[in-house]
Amino acid sequence: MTPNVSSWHTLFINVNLATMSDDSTSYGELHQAALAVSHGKIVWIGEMSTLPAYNVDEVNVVDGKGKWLTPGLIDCHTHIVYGGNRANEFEMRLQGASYEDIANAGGGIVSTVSATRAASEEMLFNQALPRLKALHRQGVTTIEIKSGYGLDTENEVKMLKVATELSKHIPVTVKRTFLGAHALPVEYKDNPNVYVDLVCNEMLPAVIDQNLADAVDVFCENIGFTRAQTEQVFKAASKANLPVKVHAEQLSNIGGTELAAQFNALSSDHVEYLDEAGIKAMKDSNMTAVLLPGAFYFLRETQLPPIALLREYGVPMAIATDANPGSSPVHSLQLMLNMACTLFRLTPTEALAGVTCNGAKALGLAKSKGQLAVGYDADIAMWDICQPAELCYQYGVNPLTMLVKEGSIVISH
Ligand code: DI6
Ligand code: FE
Repeated sequence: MTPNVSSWHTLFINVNLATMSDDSTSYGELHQAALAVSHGKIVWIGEMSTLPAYNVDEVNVVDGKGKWLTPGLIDCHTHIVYGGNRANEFEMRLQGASYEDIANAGGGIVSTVSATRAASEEMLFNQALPRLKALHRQGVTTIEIKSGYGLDTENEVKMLKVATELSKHIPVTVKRTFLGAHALPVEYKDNPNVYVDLVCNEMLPAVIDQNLADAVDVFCENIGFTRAQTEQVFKAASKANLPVKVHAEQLSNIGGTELAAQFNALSSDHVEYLDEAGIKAMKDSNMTAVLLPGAFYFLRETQLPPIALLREYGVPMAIATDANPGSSPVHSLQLMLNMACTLFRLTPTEALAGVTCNGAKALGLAKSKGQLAVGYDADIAMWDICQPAELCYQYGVNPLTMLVKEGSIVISH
């Protein structure tokens, strides 16, 4: 088909591409290439030698001078909306207390719940904004943000409204996940099932009513919710046609991933303790494994996720920050690229796939984001690097020189 050159809005010339559009064993490299954008979408990709004639007066031409383009990065698992911080618990852990000890003693997630409930929508927004800006400046164009620190209808709604508001201030696509079943609020300490009923019968309907969620997540864990409770939440979500995800197998294996597979979940996240049966279930139901090296690092976890088996079964692996105040107070997806390789021994190709095409899969966006391919959204990062592996190899100097969001240049320096 002859390209409709007259519709081109922006054209990148003299660039190298890591298209991430083959599979996670290849960058999908194209050297000395060009990429054209029209109406927010990628409309043409090819080598410079095959670039059709275009009218220089009508197209905004960006000469990349040999720099690299990748898809805009996708952080598919975060909790960046929260009040307060947990530096005190960090100190306690340095003196020997474990994450679980602190949670069982009434600290942990529920202490962030108190701070989040006490904060106004505006305060939460102002605290989350620099976190989102930090991620964006490093190339993130799509992010998932979970609720889960309100744990009652009013405050879960408040969190999700803040998540929605953030996307209006920073050019980032925000996917919102309702995580009402994140922890048991103190007022339901002795009545977990009553709380789960509340999640399903009051909180979820309120969130749906106001169109505040794109997916539903549960923390299925010994210190979180049981399999049966998780199932109840998944049933309610499925009835409302919302996709589900699960925090599972982070600290133990109680079968959360296998359960999630029965509901065709988008992803199972953390998965350090995942076993082969769980991996098989993921493969059979097309799920993505979301690996969170920041939480592994910050909690000094020693159990590695079953990378070799995930590879063997061909389960797509995504990488995310899990940015949250308790287990991963990190707001750098570039650092996660590095840690995915150093701590989890992913190849740089797998790591980059983890924050592009596979991150998109984990959010149900595989057909529109995470790849440089014709028809995909023009969410594009330009990097001053000589080869894609540099994005994983070095950390601390930000090589991002341009960020394009749905065709508009939103960062350029
Ligand atoms: N797993 C996590 O890593 C975060 N939530 C979860 O279920 C931690 C949240 C926190 O400690 O505040
Ligand atoms: Fe998390």
